Amino acid sequence: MRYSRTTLAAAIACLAAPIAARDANAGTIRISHPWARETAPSQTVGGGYLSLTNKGRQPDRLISATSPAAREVQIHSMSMDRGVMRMRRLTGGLAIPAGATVAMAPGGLHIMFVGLKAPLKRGAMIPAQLSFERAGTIRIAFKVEPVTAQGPGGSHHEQH
Ligand SMILES: [Cu+2]
Repeated sequence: MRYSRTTLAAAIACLAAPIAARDANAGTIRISHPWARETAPSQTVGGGYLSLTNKGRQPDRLISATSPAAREVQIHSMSMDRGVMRMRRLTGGLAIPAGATVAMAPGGLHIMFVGLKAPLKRGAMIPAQLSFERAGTIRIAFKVEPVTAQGPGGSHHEQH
């Protein structure tokens, strides 16, 4: 082997840095603070959260998502139904009105990783692609936070 393990790890970290260090933009859609909850080894599904801002003059729609970390990635809503929390798959996608920010957070809208290939480990970055009706495809990475997290942890200042 020409490369030592540390060199390779450093190289991978460098490749991952640009995605991890800043929020994503594609055209008029801005994605901030994508994060996911860590999962137990027995869990086959996991939740991901982020905020979507539509800076354009036209409404847009998150129509689908994919990730190499899961068999399928769905867009879900969660609401109380007679005292019971229910999840519902948004098969028609998630509308983002012009000028609006749609926030996904625990207990509400979320990204659902279905058929996890491995547990989501704290500190890991989970790559994913989001597809929008107008803005096209945006590549992001979800940072895995502790299971107790209610929002993205740590500092999200831009790194220069
Ligand atoms: Cu769900």
